[in-house]
Amino acid sequence: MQVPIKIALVGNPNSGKSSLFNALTGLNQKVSNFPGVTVDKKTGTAKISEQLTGTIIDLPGTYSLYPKSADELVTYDVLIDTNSADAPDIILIIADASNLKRNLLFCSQIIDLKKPVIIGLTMMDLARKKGVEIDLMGLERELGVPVVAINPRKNKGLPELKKNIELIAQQKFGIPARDFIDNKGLANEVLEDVQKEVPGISDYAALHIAANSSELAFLSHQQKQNISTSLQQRKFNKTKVQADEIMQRYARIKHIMKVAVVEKDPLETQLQTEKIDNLLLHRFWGYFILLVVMFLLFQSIFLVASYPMDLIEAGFGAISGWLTDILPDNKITDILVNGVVAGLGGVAVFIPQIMILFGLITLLEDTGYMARISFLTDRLMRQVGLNGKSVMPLISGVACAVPAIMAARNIENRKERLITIMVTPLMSCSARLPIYTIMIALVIPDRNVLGFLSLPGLVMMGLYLLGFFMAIFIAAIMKLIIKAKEKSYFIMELPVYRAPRWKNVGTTMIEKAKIFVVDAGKVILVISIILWFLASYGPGDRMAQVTAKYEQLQKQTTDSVELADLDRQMGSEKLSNSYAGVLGHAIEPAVKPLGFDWKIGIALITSFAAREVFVGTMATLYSVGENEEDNDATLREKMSAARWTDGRPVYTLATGMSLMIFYAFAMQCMSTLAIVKRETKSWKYPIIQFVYMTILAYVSSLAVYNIFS
Ligand SMILES: Nc1nc2c(ncn2[C@@H]2O[C@H](COP(=O)(O)OP(=O)(O)OP(=O)(O)O)[C@@H](O)[C@H]2O)c(=O)[nH]1
Ligand SMILES: [Mg+2]
Repeated sequence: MQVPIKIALVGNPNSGKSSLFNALTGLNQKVSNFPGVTVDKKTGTAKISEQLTGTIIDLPGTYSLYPKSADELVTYDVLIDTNSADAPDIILIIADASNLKRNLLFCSQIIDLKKPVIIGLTMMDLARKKGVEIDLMGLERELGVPVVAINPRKNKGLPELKKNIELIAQQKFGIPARDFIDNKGLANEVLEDVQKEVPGISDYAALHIAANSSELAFLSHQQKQNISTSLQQRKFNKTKVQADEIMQRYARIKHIMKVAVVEKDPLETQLQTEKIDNLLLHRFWGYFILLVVMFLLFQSIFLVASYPMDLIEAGFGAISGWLTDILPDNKITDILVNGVVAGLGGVAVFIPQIMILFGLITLLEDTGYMARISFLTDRLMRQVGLNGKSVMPLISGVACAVPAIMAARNIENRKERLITIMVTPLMSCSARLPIYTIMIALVIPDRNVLGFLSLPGLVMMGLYLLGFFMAIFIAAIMKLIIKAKEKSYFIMELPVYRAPRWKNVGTTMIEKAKIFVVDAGKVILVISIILWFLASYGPGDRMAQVTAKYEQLQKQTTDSVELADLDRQMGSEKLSNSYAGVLGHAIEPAVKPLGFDWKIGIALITSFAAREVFVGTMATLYSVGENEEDNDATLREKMSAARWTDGRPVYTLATGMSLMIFYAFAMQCMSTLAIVKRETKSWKYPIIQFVYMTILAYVSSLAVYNIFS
């Protein structure tokens, strides 16, 4: 068997690279109608022919070979670093035929790297609608590399593409025959010097190494020094050379557009997208519609999800009741029912909400509306130190902060990117949903306001808005603190509106639900077993003493009501004396000012690593101290029956609100801290983030508790 050939997919953002990657490899890389979806490289395998397999590398989109943002840099490294493990044998450029002129700039730069190149032209369907006819043969002749029309969305043109890859692999086709422009002429002597240092590279690659030598990690110290000396000697002017290069490229592209492309009068056909944008980007209606869309998004998370949630909850209640009936009455059954099933049930309930949330966000992106939201909100965002491009991370943060923080890579300005990363975790992510939902059910009356708005739905929306406004507020403060080096600007291409691919929406929903259940499930499984143990055993003979005390009391009465009452008291006193109880009581003083009892205190600790553990912890703690008839009562019912020792209910409006606010602001997610460390390449920012969010959470909860009680 042959070694697979390495094929890198590059091209402008939103041109269809990931779509092609998926079509070739059968994988499920994220595809969306939004420029800058892919922010990291991803590798897969494809069968090119009977004999040939390819390793396909999907890369972030780039407008030119001069990287302006962190995601573009990922691609730049793969293309320029000759020693990179990902250095491709073939570069497959994906170019958007409906925006050919702009796409050709990047194509022309790649051609000049003088590696085997194929151009895949996507969006031919859109080009045709725009009245653009492209002469593929002519284009091929002008560029000197094979050009293949493909539509990865519909799996068209793939056999021909593979044929071309095969030809290159058999070396029937070489590298581009001639330079697109006269690169040598741009900086003759410098390029020769660089080529002496780094042999075997094209003139244009040498130009890039000259321009960026100080930042390229693959150059040795000696190489850098020699190049830098040469640059000084020859008075290399980077800015001027680059400007000359771009001018020359566009001059040739203009010529190519003339010979190979026929454009009808663009005024003749106003595209559907423009018509829709007249409304959706309207100065008044645009913002109005944006608000309505956001409102519907949050109402549906709450309203639509409530039906399947009730079903799941009833299902888990039935399962634990049934298990208790059929299994022998022993410790193992107890762990299984009160530890594992209770914990899993606590999480499974939230699957519908998480699926709806991810489904709706995918719809926003896939139709092209997400990019409009960026456009509409850019002015507002800029005032608080963010950018229109911060909107995508912020909105995705509603689902999960981890991918959202990575999405900030396509923000060019360093300060704006940093602030976006710092405030994104304030957006209420899906792991907070379980806590909000259960607290709202406990303390907010289920009635309608103004006849048609559900009060729980409104509170839920309020919490999301609170997260958003806090993010904006903190951003504004950070804007004053963090120093900026570069100027801020906003360039975003608005993609055409497209029908969403329902299959994509469906797979995203299932995928995210799976991840949530599996990831949360694993942690919850372990934590519930540990917790069950901590809650069932106690230090010394304290547990035995409690049992003895109640056995004594129970002998003194025959009244069945009184007996049952004693039973319940014994359960809760045992729990109080268990290891968990002792630990909880130790931290109670710290959380009592916020209105939390020791059980919530324990849940705060266990959910420190990940918020979704809160509900599982509650489920275990509340199941353990209960007597058996209560096994099929839901967690919500058990929690609403919870009392302080003096008989006051634990879950009052004040405690509920305080708890929700705490979880809204606290940084309780290891994964997020880890990703912030990776994206900012320092521990400084995750530490600052952790500290400011924890203080914010504590102080706000304290205030809210005192206001409401
Ligand atoms: N009409 C049409 N749409 C296409 C075609 N190819 C891809 N698309 C759509 O174009 C959008 C962008 O596709 P992606 O594969 O995410 O693009 P990408 O190049 O990976 O984008 P980034 O990762 O942001 O750089 C999606 O909505 C695709 O369904 C095509 O040939 N015709
Ligand atoms: Mg992509």
